[in-house]
Amino acid sequence: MARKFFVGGNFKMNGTRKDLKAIVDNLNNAQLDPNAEVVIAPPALYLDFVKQNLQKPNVEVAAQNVFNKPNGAFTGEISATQLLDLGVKWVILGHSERRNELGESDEFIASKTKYALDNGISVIWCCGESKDTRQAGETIKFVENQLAALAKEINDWKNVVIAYEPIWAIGTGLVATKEQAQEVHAAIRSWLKQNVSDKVAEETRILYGGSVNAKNCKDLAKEQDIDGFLVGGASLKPEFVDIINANL
Ligand code: G2H
Repeated sequence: MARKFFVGGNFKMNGTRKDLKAIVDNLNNAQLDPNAEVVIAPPALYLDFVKQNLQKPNVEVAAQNVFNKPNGAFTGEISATQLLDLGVKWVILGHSERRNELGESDEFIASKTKYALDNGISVIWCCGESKDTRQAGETIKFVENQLAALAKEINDWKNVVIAYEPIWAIGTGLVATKEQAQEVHAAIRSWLKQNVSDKVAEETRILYGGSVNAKNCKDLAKEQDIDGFLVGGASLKPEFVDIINANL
């Protein structure tokens, strides 16, 4: 089965209602590749606002976080029930900004991923190495360890999309070469084949993230194991449409 091209827009902690309305209007008015699945992730405060303004039925909305417990006394957290109440069916988990700035461990991320999946929310699960790890030649081992922590918790990978985001490429303008990205994507697929199943390896989308823009997306998209992108900075700009349309 061919893997459907997937483009996520991770707005991170950016935007006001005015900015987000302009981004959504741009998507509403654009011709988007009908064969691309698109999911945009505004800050939690604006999930409902963005949903209300989106007029493209094939563009979904994602949260940037969800907690691993039901509603209760967890100040500042967001529950799966609340996301579903707004019709939000996707969440980004494991982003390196949350791993590094907020100290989220592999195990915590895996437990949030399991909780989201068990509650019917699909997950864009992120992994990726630091510059030091890459320079030490340990990229693949590092990413495999992140995958292993996830695989300990979950059995059903149907609603998981993996985003490989080398930390040294995030927001730096320093994109991985298509060869660097393809090498890690192929290693992730091979790990899934050996440790989960042939089917999961074949069907799971593996996105590349890290300074993707309208100029570099077409070449990256041609690589065999790159099934789409998780886009940060450029998802706030009109060029996001060109990235969605990378295969046209
Ligand atoms: C990587 C990416 C989106 P950017 O974090 O998740 O951000 O495209 O700004 O590097």
